[in-house]
Amino acid sequence: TGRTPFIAGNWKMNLDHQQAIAFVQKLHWSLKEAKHVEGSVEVGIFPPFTDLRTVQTLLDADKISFALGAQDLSTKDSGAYTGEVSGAFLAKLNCGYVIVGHSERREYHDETDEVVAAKAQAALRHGLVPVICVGETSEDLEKFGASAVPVGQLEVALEGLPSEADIVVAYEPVWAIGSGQAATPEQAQEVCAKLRDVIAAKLGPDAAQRTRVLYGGSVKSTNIASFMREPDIDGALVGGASLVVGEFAAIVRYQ
Ligand code: G2H
Repeated sequence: TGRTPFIAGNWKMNLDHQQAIAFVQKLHWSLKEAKHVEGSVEVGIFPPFTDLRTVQTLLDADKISFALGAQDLSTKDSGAYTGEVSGAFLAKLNCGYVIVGHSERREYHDETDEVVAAKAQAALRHGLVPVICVGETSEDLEKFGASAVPVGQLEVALEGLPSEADIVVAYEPVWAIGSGQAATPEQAQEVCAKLRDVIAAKLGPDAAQRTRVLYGGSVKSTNIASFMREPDIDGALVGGASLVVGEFAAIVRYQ
């Protein structure tokens, strides 16, 4: 496909400053020992805001080539927005990526499709690649089937973006998140193919060809390979299993 596989670890609200240092060092050594070839798979880690500076320093000092990302950002660039974090600050910490529209933000912080779209635009303004998360709840699945809701969410998120926008899309069925019950590779492939069609319709065929579409939701070392075999799945957004060094390293080395 020409798309570099992307394995992204979303730590969510886990691992404090010291745990983050230990984790990154161990992961680096574990992949080195296993002779993981850098560049064959892009490895991304998405720590809490408070760990970003620490992790950035460590990656620089030890010349570790993991990509760094944040889990959220503000729709605004600066100003009187207490508690918010600007994409400008994330870019200065060498973040390459930022997750937008994770289902936990949509559910617990009432993020609408329009807010998610504004966050994707804010990321792009600062040279960050937004990892745009979409996915249906179990109620959506019953009512509308698997693809209608994520397709609609992505259509709003991509509205008005330029065709050259550098984005990643993550399909995360809400019923599969943290539940231990992943989607089947066939189910996930079907929706990811439809999401690629949305990218083609909104941003054009070149964007659809180059944009990576990830699957997320209870990804583990034992099921990653089956997802990666699917033609429209270019990687995974990993939550729980990204917090255990051996497990995450095994996911990175799925081949
Ligand atoms: C979905 C996923 C990571 P988990 O939220 O984004 O979490 O792998 O724990 O299901």
